Amino acid sequence: LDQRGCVIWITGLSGSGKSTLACALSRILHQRGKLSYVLDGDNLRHGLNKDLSFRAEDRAENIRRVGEVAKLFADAGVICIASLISPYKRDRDACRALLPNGDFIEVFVDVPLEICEARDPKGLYKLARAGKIKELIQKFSGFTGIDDPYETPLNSEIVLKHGEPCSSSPTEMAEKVVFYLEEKGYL
Ligand code: GGZ
Repeated sequence: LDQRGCVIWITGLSGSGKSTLACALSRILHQRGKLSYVLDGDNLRHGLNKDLSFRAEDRAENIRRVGEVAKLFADAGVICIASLISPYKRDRDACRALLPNGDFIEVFVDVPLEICEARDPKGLYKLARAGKIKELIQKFSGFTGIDDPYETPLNSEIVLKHGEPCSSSPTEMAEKVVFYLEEKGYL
């Protein structure tokens, strides 16, 4: 495999489009003959991380595990695309520290809460606003953006801002990442 691995760490609110971006990016990389693998927070919570809740310490452990797995993929030469809310700066930075040499590329999907909440694809924001998540499903955890913080990334390699021309569709967003990868010599 003639390929330099790296980790593309996609962070953002629930409903910001992380998974869609990850999928679009993976498809483009495949078309270009590059091996990539998507680690999606929501999916991994059904398997590897099914023992973890949404309390701060469990989110930290969730992100730590995915960061370690992502590093293994990158070591194997794969372009690993991790998409998790990863709301706390400390946890994101710990993952970054696992990959020196610039092989950790943080992508902030900067979509305002109002927009994510209006999309509400799974109805989770509605439940969170009604206090139902804390009450019925997750006793000791809040919902990110509503009653649990999202610490805005300040030093992301790539920021994909909502509503900016040329970054509206998932494919256009993915192309921005592809351009960065080309520039840095991964493609
Ligand atoms: C945030 C939650 C919560 C709470 C369930 N807070 O947009 P989704 O629905 O499909 O994906 C989200 C997913 C978040 O998992 P992560 O592993 O990415 O989170 S973290 O990085 O914070 O560990 C969301 C859903 O799970 N979800 N409860 N309380 N998102």
